[in-house]
Amino acid sequence: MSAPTTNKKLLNWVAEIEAMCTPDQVVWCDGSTEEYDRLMAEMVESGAAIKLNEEKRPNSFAFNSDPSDVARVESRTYIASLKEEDAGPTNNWIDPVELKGIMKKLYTGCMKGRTMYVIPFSMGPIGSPIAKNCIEITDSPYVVCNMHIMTRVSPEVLRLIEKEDSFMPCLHSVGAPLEPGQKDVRWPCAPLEDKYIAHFPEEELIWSYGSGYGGNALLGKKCLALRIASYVASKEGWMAEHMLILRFTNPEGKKFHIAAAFPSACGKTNLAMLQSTVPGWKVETIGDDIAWMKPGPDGRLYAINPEAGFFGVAPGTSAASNPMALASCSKDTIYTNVVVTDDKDIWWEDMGYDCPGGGGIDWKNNPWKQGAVDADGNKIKGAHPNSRFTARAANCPVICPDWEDPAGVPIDILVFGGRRTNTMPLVHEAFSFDHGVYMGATASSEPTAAALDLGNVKLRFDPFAMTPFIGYNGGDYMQHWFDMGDELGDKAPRCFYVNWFRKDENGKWLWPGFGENSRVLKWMCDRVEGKVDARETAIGLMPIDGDLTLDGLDIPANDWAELMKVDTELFKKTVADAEEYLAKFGDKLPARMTKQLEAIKARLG
Ligand code: GTP
Ligand code: SPV
Ligand code: MN
Repeated sequence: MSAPTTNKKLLNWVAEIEAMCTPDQVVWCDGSTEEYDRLMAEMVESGAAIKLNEEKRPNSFAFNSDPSDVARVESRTYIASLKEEDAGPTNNWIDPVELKGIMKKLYTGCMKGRTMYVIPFSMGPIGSPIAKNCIEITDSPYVVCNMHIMTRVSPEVLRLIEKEDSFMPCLHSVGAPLEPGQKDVRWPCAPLEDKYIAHFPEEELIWSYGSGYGGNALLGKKCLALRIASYVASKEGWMAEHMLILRFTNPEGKKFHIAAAFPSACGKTNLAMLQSTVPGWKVETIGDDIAWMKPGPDGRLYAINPEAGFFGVAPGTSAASNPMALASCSKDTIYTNVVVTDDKDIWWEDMGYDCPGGGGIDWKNNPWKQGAVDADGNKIKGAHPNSRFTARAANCPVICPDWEDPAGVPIDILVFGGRRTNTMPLVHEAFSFDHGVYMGATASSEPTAAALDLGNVKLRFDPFAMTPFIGYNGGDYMQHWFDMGDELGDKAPRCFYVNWFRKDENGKWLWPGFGENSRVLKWMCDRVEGKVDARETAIGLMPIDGDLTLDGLDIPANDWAELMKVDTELFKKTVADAEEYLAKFGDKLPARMTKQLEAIKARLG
């Protein structure tokens, strides 16, 4: 196949990778439906993909990964900056020269027996001043099809690369060369100790080896749009954040734009598409995972969603919890690690109904019956807890008409949060932007299935939900937040902290969550408009009884008191833990962070 570009930089890079990886052939991708259909047909033919029931799941396919390759692997993820201190305490660092040496050995001959795909893609609307033109090279047709949905794959990107003579290079291999005559496995990947998800920030370069899953392999997402972009953004004066973006419109038609940072599997996709239970208020989705934000001509902070699809957590997605996500993945979807039923439908835990037919093939590719238990009497899950759907944003019924506006939307409200069964109240507001930065920086959460290797950690501090995604020193990253606040001045968004995940002593949720979270969002909007006062507590500003309406909800008074409680002793413990955590950043910890820490300690007494 002749190359569809004349750009020397790109041609040289592709030739260099081809020479190192020695694939059987090179295919330049064009993002067309024909290309998607052809690759899917090949994967169905080889047994890697299952074509789903066309009536029930139009144009949709299911994949099961290797049981060892089911999520991001943070222990194998590296920031290979020139200086170790530039990676900072939240990252694994290796010297870039050493890492390239190790990885070049792995890459040598790694695409033998496979096709090397060259994918031109844009993060952000093609040609937008905030968008980036990128190339991913991969030997995984599964990755190509996912990139078709998650990003904008198009030959137009090649034209822009020719014009600008620049692109962001991303190299990916599943790390499983095939000897002549060797039959491929369903989900090729390399053993854990050979997996590397490597970032070279100064070169704006990504090298990923050995995993085919999610953020390890779809390099536009966490690797580029967060790790590399956060580094670039700090140099260029903008922000790349792990945030959903939504528009919340009130009955008078006034639009509020909200960006919220929650750690992986802590509710971004759900909030982005929520069905408001507040009469007359409606949510429209702009993005569900990543926000690129830049001050606009009017001095406000404008956000775009650099992605084109949702790589959403499947389990728990139901008509009750997230009907819009369910609708988004009702067609044109790739499902990974869910149950495939006998009549080629799909199912996952907490989908809202029993598995049709009572069972099927589980995520490990074994026959499975709903309710089956293992030797210890524990229920065997049919879908992996980190099973995912890859769905087109355009198929979301509540996608915002302006979601592809290259100028972005002006952000009124920033929200931080995490999964805390105790301590953190339902909502509190920051006294100032600096206090908001403190809230973001000390956000904490209980680990989820979205990363493989967090072990038995009970609570993880996760600044801005970015711990695994800050591409440089986390202390410098916090300072960048303060600097952005200074630049935005009185046009800076208001900051809030939420926790949907409080439980009582019996493990029952105290807050109904999901659509009911709209009540909390409305309170935030009322605060922004100056419609309601707040009561001052040691940790921030909180709703005055009655302002956050509970009409129609059956929440016992005790539960509500618990949700609104600031337990001074528990908070002192959390602040002490935060102080210990922040000490990791050493002299990179901004002085303004220390000031905030001292202030909250004083307020708690
Ligand atoms: P990533 O894609 O990994 O970044 O995750 P995410 O932040 O988009 O999380 P998502 O919205 O997919 O939610 C993850 C899990 O949290 C799902 O099982 C949801 O059902 C659950 N969840 C989301 N919102 C709520 C809520 O308000 N209350 C409760 N109890 N659970 C929620
Ligand atoms: C996350 O883990 O935050 C995700 C899924 O959004 S992945 O793309 O695998 O990073
Ligand atoms: Mn995410």
